[in-house]
Formats: sequence, structure tokens, C-alpha cells
Amino acid sequence: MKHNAISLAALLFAPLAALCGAEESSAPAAQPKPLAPSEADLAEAETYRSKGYNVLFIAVDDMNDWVGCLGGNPQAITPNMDRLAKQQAMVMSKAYCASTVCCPSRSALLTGKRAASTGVYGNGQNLKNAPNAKDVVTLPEYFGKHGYYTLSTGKIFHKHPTANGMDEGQWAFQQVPNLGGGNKGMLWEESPASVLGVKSPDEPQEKGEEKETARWGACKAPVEETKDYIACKWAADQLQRDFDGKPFFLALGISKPHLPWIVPQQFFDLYPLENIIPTEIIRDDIDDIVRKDGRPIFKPGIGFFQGIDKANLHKQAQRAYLANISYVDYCLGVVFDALNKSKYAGNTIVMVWGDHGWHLGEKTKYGKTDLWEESDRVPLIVSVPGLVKPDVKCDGVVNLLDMYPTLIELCGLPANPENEGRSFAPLLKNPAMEWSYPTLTTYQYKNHSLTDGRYRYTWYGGKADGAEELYDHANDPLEHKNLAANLESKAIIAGFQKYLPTQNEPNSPSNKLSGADKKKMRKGTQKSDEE
Ligand SMILES: [Ca+2]
Ligand SMILES: [Ca+2]
Repeated sequence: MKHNAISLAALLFAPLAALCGAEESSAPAAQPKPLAPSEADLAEAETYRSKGYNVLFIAVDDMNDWVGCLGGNPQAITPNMDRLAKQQAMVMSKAYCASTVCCPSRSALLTGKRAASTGVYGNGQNLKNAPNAKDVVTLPEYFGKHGYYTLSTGKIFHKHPTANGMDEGQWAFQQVPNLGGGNKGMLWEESPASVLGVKSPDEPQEKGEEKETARWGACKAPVEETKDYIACKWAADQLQRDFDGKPFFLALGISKPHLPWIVPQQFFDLYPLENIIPTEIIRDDIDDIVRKDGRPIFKPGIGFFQGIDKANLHKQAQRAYLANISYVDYCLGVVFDALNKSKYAGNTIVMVWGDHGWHLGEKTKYGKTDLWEESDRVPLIVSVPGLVKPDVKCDGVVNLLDMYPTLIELCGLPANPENEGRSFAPLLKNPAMEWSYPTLTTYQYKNHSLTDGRYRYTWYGGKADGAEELYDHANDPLEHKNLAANLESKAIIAGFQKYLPTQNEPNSPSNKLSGADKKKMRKGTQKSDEE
């Protein structure tokens, strides 16, 4: 992988040299600030506006970097995303989520606010119940307010049961279609003989949530009758219509490769089991992540690992995940083809992103949530006609939190002062520019990880009394050797600590329903008809 990490680190830590010998300096914590737009930037914004970009915003649930053009696993077969990257898009090779689980990741992206600012840290917290988030104008609403036609299908916001039915963020869009309702059109029924099940012994769960099971296998339905294909076909059809003369913001949420890994057999057939090369498992990798008193924070075998390991199903599980990503890629191909054949091909921004990473064996873990590279790093593929050069990998460090200000800048909408992220529009134009800010990923209250492209620093302020990790990606890209306790790491850690959030909101209220509300919800109809 192309790496400009040394120059990034040199720039980041330049101020530390000046502080040498003054480590106890009480200078106020430095926080990343958005760059003020130059006159040239403003002129360029005017050009974007005159182009009238539409936005095709594609969220893929639980997809890590096992995508051909992202290079996370050379076995991945993803011709459509690869073609998008080759012919019209830039791959952001160092993109990170704001939080490592669906709801806080998406809530941060869509509100433009960090988890530590809103208190939305878990899947059981609805941003609409969070005092610091409930009144924020979300990204699709912001486009709607500025003259865009906004429409969506699939998972964009995390969904929550409420007394008035399922809240899937319908309120943020002008149009949310009913693509069949209930299970019609989903057909995730498995053919039992081919489904393998592995129970998770210790996957962190919200209170009241059922323990998830890792299941995979082939479904009976043909691809045309599966949920993501139907959603993609709907999006493809929208690209053939008019939107009352307005530009559009079309959000498409893809449900796979989220568990269960059940897709049509043809996608499993792409990967003969005997050819699968599983990830290398280093069984003592997490032993050097310790509390101040030396006790390890983690026990080996996190998430679904123990079940898969005990039954020696690593190849089967990883094949299933690959098959699910190839299924997603196949469905996305329908949308990309439709866009390229449409009148919107030349003025539509495409952003394909995953909401967080996923471990498949690394750190003896299967799953998401923790603050290592495999959980934090996300796919981000960006096409902006006339602005980004195709077939380029950009190593600038960006965050999904940055997408809100980026998209509104690209579309010429006024900046939203509520946004806490930093627009990476300049980086899209000039991918080799210096871009040196550490970026933040949070897991639950007060546990934060920062990366600047060279180092990853993690601080467990909420989970393990301030325990730390430091990895040097220049020598250790897979984060095996925790350097936090080394004397020579002290200055590097101090440099990162300036970027930890100064505000750590307590947990926002959890989305609890009373028994009566649950009953009402089961009886009630969901508001998902086209309107
Ligand atoms: Ca997810
Ligand atoms: Ca280690």
C-alpha cells in the first residue's frame, strides 16, 4: 500500500519538539478545526453549485475492507465496486468510523456529531431520545431543506421500536417506499442442510437483546427475490425518473454482509471451500493489552470466535462473509449500471461506505465493536464527476463524521455550523495533499481510539481505568505489538491525548418500551408507505 505516513506524522508531531522538556504544559487541548475556505475554495463551491450535483449515498451494513479495490483480502470477488473505483471513483484507503457499532456510527455520521457529544454510544439508543441530538438537522434533512428531493430505502438510520411503530428514520426523507413490507421480498429462509450455526459466547449485547448467532448458508430464493437486490432495483428505477426539477439525495441501505450470512448459492460457488485461505490467527495477540496493574483487558476468543474455532469452521465462516460481499457487489452493479445509463451519470456524486469494520479471526475475534484497525477502518469509495480522478487511492485520514460537511460542500450548500467533522472535499481534489489530523473512533462511554495514518493510540477511559494501546503502522500494520508502555512512546501518546474529546456526554436514554407500548407496536402498522 502506498504510504505517506511518515510525512503525516512529522507534521502532526512537529509542535511536540517545541514542547520538549515542558511535558506538563497546561496549554489548552488542541481540537481539530475545520479549515477556513479560501477565495479559490469559494469559487470552486460556486462551480459545484452550478453543476447541481445529485447524491447517491450507499450504506453497506458490516462490510469491512474485503473488497477487491480496498485490498483487505485478495480473495474477494467484487467486480462492480472495483469497476467503479477503476473508472470513476477514488478509494479512501484510510477511512474510519466514528463509532464501531451500527447505531452510534450512523447517528454520528447523520447528525454530524461525535458519539461523545451526543451520548449515543450503543444500538439501544435512539438519537431522537438524546437531548444533544434529537433536534439536530440530519444530513438528509439538510439536503431536503436546501431544495433537494430526498428518498431512501433500506437501513440508513439504525432502527428502533417505538410506541408509534418502528422508527427507521422515515422522518428524514420525503419518500420512503414500501417494497413489500414484512418479510415479503426478503426471503432469507435458509435451506437447513446448508446452514451452520455458531453461538456467540460473549458478544457485547444491549440489555434485553437476544444473543446473536453466527449463521451462514444458501437461501432458497433466487437473487431477484432477495431484499438487497429488490432495494437496488428500486434505486435503479428511481434513476430513470424526474424529481420535480430538483436535484436528488438518494440513500440506499444494503443489509448484507450483516449476519446471518445467507445469500443465494451462486455467491458461495464463487469461492470453492478448498481454495479459501483463512486469516492468520495469533492466539496471544491480545495478551499485551493490559490495565495499569498488568492484568489483561481481554480474554482470547472474542465474539463468535470460540464457537467457530472449536468447530474449526474458520474457512467456512470466511467463505460465507466473502460470498455475502460478492452478493452485495452484484446488487450494487444493478445501481451503478443504471446510473451510468441515466441522464444523471455526469452530475451525481456516489459515496459507497460501510458503517464500521469487522474482525474475521484477527485478535482472536469475529465481530465488530472493539477499537482495533479491523473494527475501525471502513470502506469508502467516492465518485464526484469532474472532480475526482478515477483509479486513485488516497491515503489521507478521514472519518465518516466528515461526510456530512463534505457532501454539503461538494453540492454548494451552506456549511452547517453544527457539524463537528471536517470536509475532505479538498482531499478529493488533491489526494496527495498534506492531511494530518488524527481522527477519532469511539466505543461506548469514554473509550477512544485515534489514528493519524502512522500510529494508532487507544485510551480506555471508560472500560479499563485509562489503559492504553499504541501501534506503529510503519512497522506493524496488523497492530500486534502494543508500544504504549515503552518510555519512547510517551511523547507520541502525549501528542495524541490533545485530540481526545474534552466532552464525554453520559449515555443518552436507552430506547426502552413499556409492555403496553410493545403490544401497541406489534398491532400497529409501520409508517413506510410511499409519501
Ligand atoms: Ca453495521
Ligand atoms: Ca499484541
